[in-house]
Amino acid sequence: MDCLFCKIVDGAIPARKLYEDDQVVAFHDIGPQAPVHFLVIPKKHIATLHDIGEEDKALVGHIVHTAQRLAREQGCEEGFRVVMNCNEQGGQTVYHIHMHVLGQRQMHWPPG
Ligand code: D5M
Repeated sequence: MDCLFCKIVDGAIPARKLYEDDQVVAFHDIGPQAPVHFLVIPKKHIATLHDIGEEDKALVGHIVHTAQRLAREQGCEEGFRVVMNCNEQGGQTVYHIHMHVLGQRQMHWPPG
């Protein structure tokens, strides 16, 4: 399958990994939008948020918990933002679900 993030999971494409276990990988975003900006992805290929099934609920919970734990480790005790973009109108560019974690700067609302 021609998926960029599956290639990162497989090690075919290098990434600056923060964490890895049997279910997820976390790595620094290649184009950081904040002093802390990393992605948490499932090892399982799921193209978009629309494709999450009943069987993926625990996996999605693990992604959120991993994001929270790593955000704290990266010094984001004051706060941080998570973003998951879905499909073209949602601003998704890589079709393998990923949770952005951004921190160490003041966030604003509404987002662009
Ligand atoms: O976000 C996709 C994100 O993926 C975007 O912030 C850049 C990041 N990206 C793309 N390629 C790489 C590699 N090779 N390493 C690390 N980060 C990467 P989206 O929500 O789909 O717009």
